[in-house]
Formats: sequence, structure tokens, C-alpha cells
Amino acid sequence: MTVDSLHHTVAPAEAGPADPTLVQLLTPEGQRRGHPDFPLEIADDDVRALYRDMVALRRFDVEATTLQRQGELGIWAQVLGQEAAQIGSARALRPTDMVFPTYREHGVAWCRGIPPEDILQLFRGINFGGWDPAAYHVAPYTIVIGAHALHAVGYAMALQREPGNDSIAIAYFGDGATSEGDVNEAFVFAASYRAPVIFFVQNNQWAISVPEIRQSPIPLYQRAAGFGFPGVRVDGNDVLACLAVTRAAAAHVRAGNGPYLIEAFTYRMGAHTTSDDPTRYRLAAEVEAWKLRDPIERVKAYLSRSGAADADFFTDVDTEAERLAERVRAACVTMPDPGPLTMFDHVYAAGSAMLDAEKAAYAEYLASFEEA
Ligand SMILES: Cc1ncc(C[n+]2csc(CCOP(=O)(O)OP(=O)(O)O)c2C)c(N)n1
Repeated sequence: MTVDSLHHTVAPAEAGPADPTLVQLLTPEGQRRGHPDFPLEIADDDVRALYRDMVALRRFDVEATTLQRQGELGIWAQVLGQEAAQIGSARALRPTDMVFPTYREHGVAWCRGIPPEDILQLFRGINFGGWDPAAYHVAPYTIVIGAHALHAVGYAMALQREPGNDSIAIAYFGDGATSEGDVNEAFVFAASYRAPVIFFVQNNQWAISVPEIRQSPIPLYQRAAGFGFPGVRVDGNDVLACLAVTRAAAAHVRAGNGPYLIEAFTYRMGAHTTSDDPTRYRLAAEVEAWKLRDPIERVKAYLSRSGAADADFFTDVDTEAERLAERVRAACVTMPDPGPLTMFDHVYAAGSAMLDAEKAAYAEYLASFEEA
């Protein structure tokens, strides 16, 4: 370990993709690797499907970023670089498993069948989340860091009490969230009650401007041991490894063995959100190094080299992604603006006297313009 006395941070010697404990099934060059604990047999068709998912997701993400820059969205949280972690893990789940996402889980939402247009509604300020959580088994995006880890554990404990129900819950969050009290409380409860829940940390190495090494002297997956459940670090840019590890974790959790922590070691290639400027705290060389580990390029290299896909396949996937982007853009710019008073709706299930008073006062204020 090295200790930076100026900043009082501790850097783990093995942090990063060189860590021998990192589960990897596909190298950045697109070579298949085996792993004794996480074997994966997968048909070429399924690898092509994972590739298709990732390309669609990236194209959607780029379009949403552009829409924000053009003033069509209030803000956008890019997923750029995290496609493999999200697609691989989400494709390992059953439709009835319940997902608790943060604001960046667009790939997970995609795999659950949520139309991408619906994701944009929150970022356009039209509602508090554009889908029915019960229909897709995906809770609304959580902006409050780490809060939904507790929701996931509570939900998992309820599942546990339903006879014959072997569904599980999964909470997605970032490295920064692991510093929150809520997440640590969620770990304690999940371990104590052996709740059927996976904690899926996308360690994109930055909590806005705070690097991971300033938050944890040990790799994040090792924290699980202190709470009494398994933790594993997977190459978050390797979609096959993320699929295999999440499948194994889901089987473990589903069988009643209690929670599981997955640390997907990845990198957020974009900004934290469109309101952030990472050039103020992050070195360009770091971004360049991670571009070489692009999660999509390595699957493309594998498919091309193994002959599992030809040029027509890649052209088709790109064309399909382009159509998706056009569809999403058209839907976004024609979304009807909600009435200003609707922002008071759905805050409390049973209403609130204070909110009713605020709504009435705001209605009066708006009416004053009409009279003038
Ligand atoms: C409880 C709480 N504190 C602070 C914030 C402000 N905030 C928004 S995003 C963020 C960093 C989150 O980093 P991380 O958990 O690593 O997720 P990432 O955005 O990198 O995916 C912070 C501090 C918040 N939303 N909620």
C-alpha cells in the first residue's frame, strides 16, 4: 500500500484491472478466457444479442446527451463505458426479480423492456419517473445516493416471507454510494436476515470529483467479508464476465444463502452528468487508457475474429441503433408539457395538508398572470 500523506489517502497496491482477483472472460483484445469459479457456456447468438444491446444503449445515450445539449432535457447522466456492466448483469436476471436502480441504469432499464423514451420523461421534467415499477419490476430511478439499497433489502425481506417465491432483489449503485450510511445499514440488515439481494456496485472510480481511492483503502468487494457475505470483483467492461458472475450470484442468493456483493470494475468515460466538467479533476490520459478497454469494441473483436459475425451483422446493428435514436428524438421533442400544478401530484400517496396549501398558493400565483 502507498500512503499519500498530503491527502491522507491510501491506495491499494492491486487496485485496477491488473488485480489478479478480477474475473475476466473476455480480454480487451477480444480473446476468450476461462475461469474456474465462473464458467460460461454461451451460444454465438447470445453473444451477438449482448452486442446488439450494448450498441443500442450507447446510441441512445449519445442521443440523450445531444438532446440535453440542445435544451430538450434538463440534465442527463451518461452511461458511456458502463454498458457491459449493466447489460451483462441485467441479462442474468429473471423478469420477476426486482431492480432498484440509481439515475444511470439506462442499460438495465433497456434489458427490462422499459422504452427508452420513458426514461427521458424524468430528465425532461415531465414526471418523477416514466414507467410503472410493478409492470417492469424496476423501481423508479433514485437520485438520493444509496437510499434504494435499503429499499432493495426491505423488498428482499418481503420476498423471503412469501412462501414459494424465489425472486430476488438487486440494487445498483456506484462506488461513492458505498461510503453512505444507508448502504452500510443495508449490508448489515441483508446479512443479518440472509435477505435474497444482490448489491451490484459499478465502480466507475469517480463519485463526481472524488476518486475511489479517497474513499476506501481496500478494494470495494472485500468489504463484503466484514459484513459476512461473499464479494467478488468482476471486469465491468467484460459483458461475458458480468453475465457469468451475476448468474452465479443470483443462483447463490435465490437458494437462500443470503446477500452477495458484486463490484464491477469499470470506468465512466463521459462526465458525471451534463452539468459536470471532468477535465477539472481527471487526467485526459486516464480516459485515453480506458478507451482501449471499451466494452463494446472487445465483443466486436471477438465476434469478428471468431467468425461469429460478419460485416452485414455489424451494419444491421448500426442501422437499427440509428433508427432507435431517430425514434427517441421524435418522441422526446413532441412530449406534451405537463401542467405546472402536476408537480404537486404523486408526492404523497394520501396527500398532505402542507402540500395542498402550497399547490393552492401556486395556483393563485399562476392565476394572477391571467388576470393581469
Ligand atoms: C444523499 C446524497 N448525497 C449527495 C448527493 C449528490 N450526488 C449526486 S451524484 C453523487 C456522486 C455519486 O457517485 P457514485 O455513487 O460513485 O455514482 P456515479 O454517479 O459515479 O455512478 C453525489 C455526491 C446525492 N444525490 N445524494
